[in-house]
Amino acid sequence: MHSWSSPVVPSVPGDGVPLRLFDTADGAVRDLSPGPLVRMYVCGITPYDTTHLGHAATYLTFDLVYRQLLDAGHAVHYVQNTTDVDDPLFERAERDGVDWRTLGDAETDRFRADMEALRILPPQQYVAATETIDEVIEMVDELLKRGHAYRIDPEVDGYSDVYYRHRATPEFGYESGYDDDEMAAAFAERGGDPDREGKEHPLDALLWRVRRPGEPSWDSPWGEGRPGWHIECSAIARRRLGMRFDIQGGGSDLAFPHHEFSAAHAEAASGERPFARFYVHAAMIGLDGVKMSKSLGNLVRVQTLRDQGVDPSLIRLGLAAGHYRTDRSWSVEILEAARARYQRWSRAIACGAGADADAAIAALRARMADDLDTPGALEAIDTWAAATLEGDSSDEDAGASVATALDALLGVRITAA
Ligand code: 5CA
Ligand code: ZN
Repeated sequence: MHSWSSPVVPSVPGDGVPLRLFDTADGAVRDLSPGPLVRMYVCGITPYDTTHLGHAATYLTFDLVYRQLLDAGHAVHYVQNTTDVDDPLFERAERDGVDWRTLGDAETDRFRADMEALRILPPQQYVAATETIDEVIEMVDELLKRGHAYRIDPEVDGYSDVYYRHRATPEFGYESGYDDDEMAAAFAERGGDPDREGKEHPLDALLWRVRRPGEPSWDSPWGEGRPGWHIECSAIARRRLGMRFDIQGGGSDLAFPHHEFSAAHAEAASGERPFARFYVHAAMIGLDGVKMSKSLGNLVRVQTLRDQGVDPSLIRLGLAAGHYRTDRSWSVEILEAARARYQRWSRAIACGAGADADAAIAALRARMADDLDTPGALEAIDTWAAATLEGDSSDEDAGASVATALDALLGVRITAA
């Protein structure tokens, strides 16, 4: 599937700073210490009702990771999926009386347009689940052959679905760190089927669902059917990035069961571990304190803000005003604070000469490299802008230098006021 077009990322004079990130599996901020090529997989959208500000915040987080890595001299191999075969998508298509493929394509197009408007760096490989059915089949086959998966007895209800034995790897649970009770609750809440009759254990995860009447399906050794959710990302990432790739990313709602099982499937199938070196999760964006979600419908869409003439740089600044690991709500006040900040920066940049740009850029880099401390990064530029607006003109080219750094490192393009 085609990706979206990339914004130009200018290079910033001076040296980038090695990135430190919080790894969910470790529960700590660590040096990423990657090789020259960083391999990153980020879980993409299920294409209906996109793009809300929660999605935007998650993809902004990994865009910022990408930008700091480029600045530190790395190349990045970035893969993202779309979950274009899944129950919620079918349900929405049925509700609206449209074909699920038409809905998925239209929503993926909207998402691409929003990502471009937000100047989010695109993955080089943007992969739809429907494009990778053969890869999933191959991996389910491996899991069955290794004894890590089983089929439901057809006597139960006639559907001999394939399930993954959740304890197939002894390390299961290492990614989220959840205990049994937390796993049970999250599994039930986030797409699992603990009550499916015929499973060996409620936490066993669906790998291949045999076709039910009216459902889309593909041929397989286990009859017509379709993939489960976790195996999709597991297969797509493993095939393109190999094991022990650098960053598995997504929103914090994916820490369990999705990322736990994606990792476990690949580790069980390959006999190698870990799946990813870092599991990185963006916190949830809410509206009035409630998580923004397609199923609740409490959405602020990027498209709506764009239609209102809101500059996408303000969306970036508004989201970046909070730390990516802090759950936070979107509000009109946040948007207005972003606008005021943008205008101050813009007036300062228009001065041309200003306060020492090298010091401001060094502070910006240091804050961003420290687990994407965007509030600290924005403050560093606020300090520079305040000094400049108070008349410090000791650095002749300060305005242009700071503008370039903001474009490259924060993806925010400031036009001089
Ligand atoms: N297709 C799956 C991942 S394989 C999925 O979760 N799709 S999604 O459309 O529901 O979400 C897309 C991405 O946005 C995921 O990384 C998810 O964790 C993230 N996300 C969803 N809601 C929010 C929110 N309110 N705040 C922040 N991120 C969110
Ligand atoms: Zn995923």
